[in-house]
Amino acid sequence: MILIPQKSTQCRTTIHQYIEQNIIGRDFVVGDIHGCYKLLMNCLKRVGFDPAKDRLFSVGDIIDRGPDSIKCLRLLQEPWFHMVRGNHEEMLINACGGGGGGESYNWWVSYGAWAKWIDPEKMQAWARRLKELPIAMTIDLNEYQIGICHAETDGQNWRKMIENPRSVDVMLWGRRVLRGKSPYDVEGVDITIHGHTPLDKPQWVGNRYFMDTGACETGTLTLRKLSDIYMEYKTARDLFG
Ligand SMILES: [Mn+2]
Repeated sequence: MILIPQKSTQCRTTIHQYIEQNIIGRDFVVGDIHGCYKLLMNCLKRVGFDPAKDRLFSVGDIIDRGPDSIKCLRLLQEPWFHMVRGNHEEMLINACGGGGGGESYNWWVSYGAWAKWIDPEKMQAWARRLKELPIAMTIDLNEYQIGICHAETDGQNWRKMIENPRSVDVMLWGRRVLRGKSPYDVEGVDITIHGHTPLDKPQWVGNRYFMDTGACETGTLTLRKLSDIYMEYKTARDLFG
């Protein structure tokens, strides 16, 4: 087991959040939801999700593209729902005055049509809430730890990355790893989990698991138990080294 300091790293934003072990229930992770609230509810029903005991982790990008962005934002009010910030949340924050720059206008035009119907003050409140989200989280599963950030990891060491504000853009937007630019294992955590780049099916790159299956376009939203993903990795490693 690898231990990670149990404190958040404060920079221009909270980069990292440490999540304690869930001793009463199960932990699930879901790929990019992108407004596909009904798909998510179907997935949760299928696994018999128990909101009193189980937890759901999102790899980010809960809004835009699909029909129910607001319903997805309301998930943030649920104590069982935890997420890292995706690049779509980042765009909303910037578009609602939290950042500025060229991409703000781009978001309203390209993705944010749904938000034009929402009271601007309400949108500001959502932007503030989204700004509180960490860029990365490390979840303790007792014998092992799992790192989650939206797009991909930056560099070869999870612990160095979550201390480094210059890694934030890669964690939110990067697409190098799936192009085969870094086929190694990331150190400092047992496995990592990401979304961001739509795939036909989830894919491993070293000890990194990519699970965005383009829910809105394909109708397939991937939801899995964290321990199942880890066991899949460990079994393959034990067999093939
Ligand atoms: Mn994304």
